[in-house]
Amino acid sequence: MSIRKIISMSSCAMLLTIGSAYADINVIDSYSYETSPGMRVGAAFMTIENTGDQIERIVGATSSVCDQVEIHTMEQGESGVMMMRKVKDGLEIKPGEKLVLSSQGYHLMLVGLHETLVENKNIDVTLERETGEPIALKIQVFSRAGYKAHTDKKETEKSSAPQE
Ligand SMILES: [Cu+2]
Repeated sequence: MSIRKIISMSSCAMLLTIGSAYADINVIDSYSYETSPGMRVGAAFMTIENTGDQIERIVGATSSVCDQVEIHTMEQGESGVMMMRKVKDGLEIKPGEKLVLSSQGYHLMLVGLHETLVENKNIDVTLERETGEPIALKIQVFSRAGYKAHTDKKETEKSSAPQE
């Protein structure tokens, strides 16, 4: 095995742990929340960055932990209450833009869970692109409090980094 091959393999492994980089598309800060036993739905969140010069469309997703993955958004219903709505046309990310999936907006709904999502476990989710290869992700499951602590820690790390 050539040195070059070893280097490219190890950098691949690194990318898998810190995020997933594909040609022109970058998924960062992906997370999911733990579920209670018997719960049939879960959710997954992430930030999808389009580093290319073409519009990217995520048209669907799959996961081995559930029957199907639906793309949802949050919308204000007639009564003024925020409700989830299924997105039919997928997610569009313009060149140079980032789309943040969160519990306040777009998210992936894991429908028909086969298993309880347990804190610190990684679940697989594959994003289907309209063009280009699918994006295979490993998404860490957090408790609600655990995710908060995780992001707070990241904020601290950022703010304690040397200022330029
Ligand atoms: Cu939903």
